[in-house]
Amino acid sequence: MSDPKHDNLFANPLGDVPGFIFDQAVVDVFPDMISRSVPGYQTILSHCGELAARYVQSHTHCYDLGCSLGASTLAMRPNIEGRDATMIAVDNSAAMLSRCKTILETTSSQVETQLINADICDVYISNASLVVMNFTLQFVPLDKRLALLEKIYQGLNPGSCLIISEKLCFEPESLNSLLNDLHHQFKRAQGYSDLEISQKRDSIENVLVPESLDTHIQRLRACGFHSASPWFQCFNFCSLVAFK
Ligand code: GEK
Repeated sequence: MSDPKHDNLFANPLGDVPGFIFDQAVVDVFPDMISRSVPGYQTILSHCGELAARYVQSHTHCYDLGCSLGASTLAMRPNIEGRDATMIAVDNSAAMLSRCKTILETTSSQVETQLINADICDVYISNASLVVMNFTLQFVPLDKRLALLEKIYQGLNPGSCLIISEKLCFEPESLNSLLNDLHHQFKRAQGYSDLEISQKRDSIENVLVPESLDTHIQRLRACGFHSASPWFQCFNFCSLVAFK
């Protein structure tokens, strides 16, 4: 595996900023990009490990939907050794999944791990004791989100748990602006310039479509989940847990 590079994809003026895609250029800088862009990312990952230790049951499946380079899988695997559980990591970017495979192969684990290059909307979910979807639902078209969550609910065993981490939007607009500003301030503190921040924002608009916390919770309840609640929030980034 090559060393993760510094993210400078948006450092120079791009003119017409292209829509964001998870291609090889993004793969090459992804660990740096996500850790300097998502406040609380490492905290969320390490607590996914903790939640896996609590909820993953023997002879069941643990899903990492939108696995990118496998950071959530890597956080969870050490905590479920010896349970005869199978990790199933899914991503629809071939470039991401190929790098993910290399990373996972260089990390020793006894946990059976399957990598699937597919749209998470098309993957069969079964016998799951934990489903983790970290910062991925926000990229799924709005009209496919309910069906995806219903499918996840059907695939979870009773008493099992779903973790969803997302960027949120807020009402009224004044609150939304404040939380966006605080996020941009976080990115500046991580070394991103104003140009990088604004070009990334243009690139991701209409690709990453955030929803409100209320929308997430009401949809989870409509699918049958109970006790759906945020367990972590930093500015406009949140992680929710929901139980079947
Ligand atoms: C982490 N969870 O490091 N089907 C499958 N994969 C998808 C889909 C889809 N419909 N849409 C997007 N993706 C990771 C971080 S990144 C978040 C997740 C971010 C994939 C996409 O290819 C990318 O790898 C991932 O979801 C989103 O904990 O970049 O902000």
